[in-house]
Amino acid sequence: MTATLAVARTVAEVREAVREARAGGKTVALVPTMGYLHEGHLSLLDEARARADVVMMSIFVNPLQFGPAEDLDRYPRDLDRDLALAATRGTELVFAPTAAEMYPHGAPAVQVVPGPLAERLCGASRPGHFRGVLTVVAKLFGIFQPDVAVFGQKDLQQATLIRRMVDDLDIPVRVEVAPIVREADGLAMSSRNVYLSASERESALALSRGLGRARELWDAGQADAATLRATLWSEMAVPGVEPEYAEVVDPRTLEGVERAGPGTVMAVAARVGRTRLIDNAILP
Ligand code: PAJ
Repeated sequence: MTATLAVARTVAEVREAVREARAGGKTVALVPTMGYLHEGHLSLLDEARARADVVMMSIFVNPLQFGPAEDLDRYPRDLDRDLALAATRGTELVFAPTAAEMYPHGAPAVQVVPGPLAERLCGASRPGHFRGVLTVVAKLFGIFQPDVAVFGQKDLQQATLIRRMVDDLDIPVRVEVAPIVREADGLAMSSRNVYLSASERESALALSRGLGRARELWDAGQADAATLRATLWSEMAVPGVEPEYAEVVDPRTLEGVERAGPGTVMAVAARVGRTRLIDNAILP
């Protein structure tokens, strides 16, 4: 990849770059992120590369999706490092706007209402979170008008809601969802993992371990959702871990099921110290 990375700070610069790509007959993929990039984010760039001619990434810590008691102020940021990492995957453009560029009039008066899908799982403890996510993603779709946008299964409820928004509002973007990238010991990669102390890092393995154990039960023929759920809970019942939910749900409705089947989602969330972690697995 010989392309050099362009950095756009304004909506106008993005529109110009997209116009140029289109004029050259090229398709455009967008990978939205909040930065502090890790291999999970970079895998989305690779996925985007496989699906479009030009790959663009946004890096914006979206204030709209953080609750008042959440970690907006301490969310990790390092744009120089992010730009260097994005360049290693041949990214053509990174859009890194200020909050004033994205929200010149403050929080937008018109926002995307996510509906009941946003009330389950993470939505139960993060009121307004998915409204903030969908509103910024709708804006990014409007700014880039990409052919394809790539998201991670790591945030499965988010990806489900974005698919639903695109479908319900007839937004002409193809949404792709890429698999979860994990550390060697199984911990799902997350920008928030830097918050973890060494002992918290150890406790955090309870989430992926629970999913692994439940998956083994499923592989051995166990389809009773209550049994799978009990396994997820019991693996998270360790010192230093405060489970928030462990659910076995239908991938489209995110509602609990009684019997698991292929495509059923097992999803967990827990607090480890001050850090909130999520993970999930889709049954094959
Ligand atoms: P962020 O948490 O930075 O994640 C950006 C994208 O990377 C999301 O689609 C997320 O699912 C994906 N991702 C994160 N960890 C991953 C992993 N371990 N493996 C694979 N993909 C992973 O999600 C957001 O930002 C924001 O809510 C955003 C969509 C950008 C809207 O502000």
